[in-house]
Amino acid sequence: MIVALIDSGFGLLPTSAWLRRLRPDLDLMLSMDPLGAPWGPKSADWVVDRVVSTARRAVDRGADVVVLPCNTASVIALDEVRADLGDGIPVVGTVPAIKPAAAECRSVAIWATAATTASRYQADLIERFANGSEVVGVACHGLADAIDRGDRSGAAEAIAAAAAHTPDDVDGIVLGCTHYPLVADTIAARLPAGVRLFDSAEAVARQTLRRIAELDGRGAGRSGGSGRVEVYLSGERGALPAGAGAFAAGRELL
Ligand code: DGN
Repeated sequence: MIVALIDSGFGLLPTSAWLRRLRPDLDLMLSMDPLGAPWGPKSADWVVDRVVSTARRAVDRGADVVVLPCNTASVIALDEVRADLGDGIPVVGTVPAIKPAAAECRSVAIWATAATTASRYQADLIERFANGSEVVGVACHGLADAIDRGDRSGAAEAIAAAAAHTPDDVDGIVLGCTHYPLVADTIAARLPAGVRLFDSAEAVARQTLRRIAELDGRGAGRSGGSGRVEVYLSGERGALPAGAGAFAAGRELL
């Protein structure tokens, strides 16, 4: 069973790590886009084109399931990817973890890219799941990009700016961009003690396993796998930016 994970960059790692932990036999195809990243500030048309064509290439290379471990791509392009790939290929998207956060906290801030923060999709999720809690969106400009470039001081600055725009009374922060769990320690250090962080990586991995179980039940897709990990990078030489990997290094992600 080959699972393709598509993101602009390292945001796909936390979900990939959960999949490895839960099903080490799955073959993973990781697709990152150093040439086009960051996706957050791009136009919706550009993101749709980029994500649909990347998903199509992954299926042409043999992927049985496509995962978008990226809130920006999911908010903007999930329907289009599903329509393009048709019913035979399950497509799993990412949703900011507003529901669990609002169930357990009284005041919640969703940290995400500008695109996710401005989206109708996030506004609808807040409306559906706020559950009487105060929920606000905070756009974290430049944070995903700084993480992909391995730029520690840029990441610290973006986190400080987001913390300054976050209401003082929050007791929960939703990491609504899949890159942010990679700097969860730095984020936690900027916030008052006791503020809880929520992300979607485990839930997306578990949803992917449910879709794989459905494929298995229908005898569709390849069964089993050998735990192989392939990485595809955009760009002529498929290079990651210098310094990339700094936030992933030393963690047992894959
Ligand atoms: N990991 C992406 C997300 O969850 O929104 C970040 C996209 C980007 O490139 N900014």
